[in-house]
Amino acid sequence: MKLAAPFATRRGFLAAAGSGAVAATLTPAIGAPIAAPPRPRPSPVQLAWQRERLAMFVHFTVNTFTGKEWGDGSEDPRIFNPARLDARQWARTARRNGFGSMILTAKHHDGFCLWPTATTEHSVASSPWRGGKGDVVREFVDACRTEGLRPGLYLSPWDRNAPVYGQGQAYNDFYIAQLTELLTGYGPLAEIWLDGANGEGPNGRHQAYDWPRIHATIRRLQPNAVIFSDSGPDVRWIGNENGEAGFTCWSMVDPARVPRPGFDAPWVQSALMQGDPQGSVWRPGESDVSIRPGWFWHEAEKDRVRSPENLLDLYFKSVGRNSKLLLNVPPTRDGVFDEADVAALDGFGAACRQMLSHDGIAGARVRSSSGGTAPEAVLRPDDRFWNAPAAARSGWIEIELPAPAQFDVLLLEEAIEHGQSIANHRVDAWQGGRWQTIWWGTTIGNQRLARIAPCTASRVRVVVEFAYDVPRLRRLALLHWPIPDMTTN
Ligand code: FUL
Repeated sequence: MKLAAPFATRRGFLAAAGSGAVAATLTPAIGAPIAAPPRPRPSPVQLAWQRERLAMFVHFTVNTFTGKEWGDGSEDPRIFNPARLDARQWARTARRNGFGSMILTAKHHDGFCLWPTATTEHSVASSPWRGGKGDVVREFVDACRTEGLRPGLYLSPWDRNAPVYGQGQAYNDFYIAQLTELLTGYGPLAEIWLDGANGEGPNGRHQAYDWPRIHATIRRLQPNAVIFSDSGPDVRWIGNENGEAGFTCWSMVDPARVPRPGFDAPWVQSALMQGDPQGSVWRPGESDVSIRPGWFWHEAEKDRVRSPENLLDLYFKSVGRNSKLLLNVPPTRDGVFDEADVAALDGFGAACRQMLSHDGIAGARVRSSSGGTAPEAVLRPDDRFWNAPAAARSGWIEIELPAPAQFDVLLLEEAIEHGQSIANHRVDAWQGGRWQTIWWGTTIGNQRLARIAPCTASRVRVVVEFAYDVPRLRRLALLHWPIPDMTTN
């Protein structure tokens, strides 16, 4: 069949098919698998973790003073001497820009411990900082709590200093002893970040990490902390260090595809970036990335700090794709965040607040496909949500505004406390007497942010063509991109 313009593309045809004054008609997807509920859902701890949206990473150790990214374990502890370490400045910067938690490298691969551990002399206790009486972990957790942030810790299993590394049980005991000090000495922790790197130790030997024992120790001593690694068990790595989730990003995974931290296979990156709509476990993705090229502060990178625009773009590619952004901000040799990083974060924080403070839907009337709950819930930024009837696997909501609104950003949220089920969606605006599709997306999850061409309309609808379970929409907002003249999307 030859299609006349403006329907000459498949997309134009589909949009036209949904046009007309009546709302979208929906037919069930042909042959689409409909797994029997219940589908995986987040635990309360995982839900709180993801709703927080932003966490800050703090990479700090002897590398800050040597200029290296990976220390080799031979560093002299006496080089660690930050002149004016101020963890409160880190925490204040994070808090005022919308971050909910902060994760410190208590030990990186070089093995230097930022707390006065009893397990090794390779720690702050052997440094001149605070006369050898200092404890960066203590100052960090105290600062977090004072500012209302939840502290988390990174304890690298790979240790290039410990003589017992590579000696099987001996190193596993050593690691568990370090972990136990951190888990018992510093109050409640939000997240334990387990890096998968597994290189050679000082004797050129490899170590087989005892993951079951590590996980069991964390569960026993900090039952409310989420455990991060490539493969979870609570939250997964997003598969790259660019801070970028897949355009389609499910919070569920098939654990067999990435069975352990550090597992490497051709499919790992895409499996982690995208997750799996039929995955058997809830394991949302964390997108880690640094505000500078390196994870640690380097003099040479002082002019290479990400701009507020770039950070906002990262936010769209992580938080706006059903992930969480873990943004690294490395303290300088003085032990404070660099002015350039603080300025970028303040610009980003202001832009985010501005974008999210106007939802563009005040006074809207809402209707929905038949049955289900009251669709007005999507207008309110709270936990209420609209759901289609129990047997439905598709549905739509439509809002009608008292006057045309202008917007160029869409925000959508699923009620993920009941699982993530929406497989695809589109957004239409009533323009020129018919529905025009202004956005096509796949899954939504905790949040979907989409930057679209500027649009003016008083009627907008969200159509879910297929969901693996009842479609449940928690929120819709029509927003403005807050920074002019940005080209990336
Ligand atoms: C990686 C490490 O090797 C990097 O140094 C950094 O800590 C990053 C967050 O994780 O695996």
